[in-house]
Amino acid sequence: MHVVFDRVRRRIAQLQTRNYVSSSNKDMTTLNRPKKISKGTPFEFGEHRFHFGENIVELADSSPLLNNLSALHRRMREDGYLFIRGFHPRAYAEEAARWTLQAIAQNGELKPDTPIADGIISEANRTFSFFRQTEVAHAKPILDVVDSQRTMQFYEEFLGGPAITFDKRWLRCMAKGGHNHFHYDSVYVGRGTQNRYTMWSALTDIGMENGPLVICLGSHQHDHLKSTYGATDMDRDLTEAVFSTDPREMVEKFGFTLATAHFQPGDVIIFGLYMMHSSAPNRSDRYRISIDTRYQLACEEKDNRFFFRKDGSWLGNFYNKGASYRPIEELRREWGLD
Ligand SMILES: O=C(O)CCC(=O)C(=O)O
Ligand SMILES: [Fe+2]
Repeated sequence: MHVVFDRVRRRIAQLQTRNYVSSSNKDMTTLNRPKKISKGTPFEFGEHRFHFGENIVELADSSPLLNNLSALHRRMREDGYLFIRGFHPRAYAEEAARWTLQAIAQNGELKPDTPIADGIISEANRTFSFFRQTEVAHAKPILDVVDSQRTMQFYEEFLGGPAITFDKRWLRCMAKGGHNHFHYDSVYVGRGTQNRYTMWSALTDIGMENGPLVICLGSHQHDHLKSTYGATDMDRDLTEAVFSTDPREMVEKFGFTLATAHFQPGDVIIFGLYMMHSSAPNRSDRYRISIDTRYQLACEEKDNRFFFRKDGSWLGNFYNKGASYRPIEELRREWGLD
């Protein structure tokens, strides 16, 4: 196993080198990485403003630990996440973004007379999620990133056996203002094994302005939250799945520290089913493109909602047509989490 892992690590290092090193500049690897976010830097999250070093911090990069499985396991156990810069070769992530932007351009949703690769949003400002459009979301440039041999080898090594990924992939293209709200993934994709990981991959350059993913440090160890909200299954229990739309209460009421980063194409965050996360609204006029995918051991129980059925589609969430979902405010009162 360690031999396999070493091979993966060397391959990632090779590809990173190939992507970053140019003849005019031998040290692109470091130059290409965003500068450390300095203390006091403001972060706009909708109508809220946070400051780095106070209630928001920069994610810790675990890429130097890629050859140290026990250190990765420890980080995951203690911190609840792995942030791995350059996990996917940058060129592959950029190709996946270009492919997705091409699909958006075909819908006429890029600003006229601008280069496709710039991803400038048209006036209609439409957010796209290509979840069920498999001709886009399951095309080679996308799967070359999220189903790549190196990705699957990483999970085989990390999980300790043959690994699988869901058939459903969540390819998201946020227009201006587009974002998600705070949730645990357990509520959406938590049936079957609990030993399942989400990998959120940045495909475009996603800085503070572009709607970065934000996680809540400590939320993976909040037992009461995990045993109440975290134990719901939105489709079984018909409960609202979003826990909160308010980043301020994550900090003040729950005591979590927010964490984010300036993501480059190919950077990933990996976390388990019980890590509270959201994205901040995209404040720019450039599409923010990411993809989130799930991985688990092949021998453990799947969440059948997200695997192909005979007709080539999957059930997904919200399959109870016409159902009404119990409001989260009411549930939170019952749980004593209001
Ligand atoms: O990209 C986002 O804004 C949301 C991603 C997410 O919820 C996930 O990766 O599980
Ligand atoms: Fe999520």
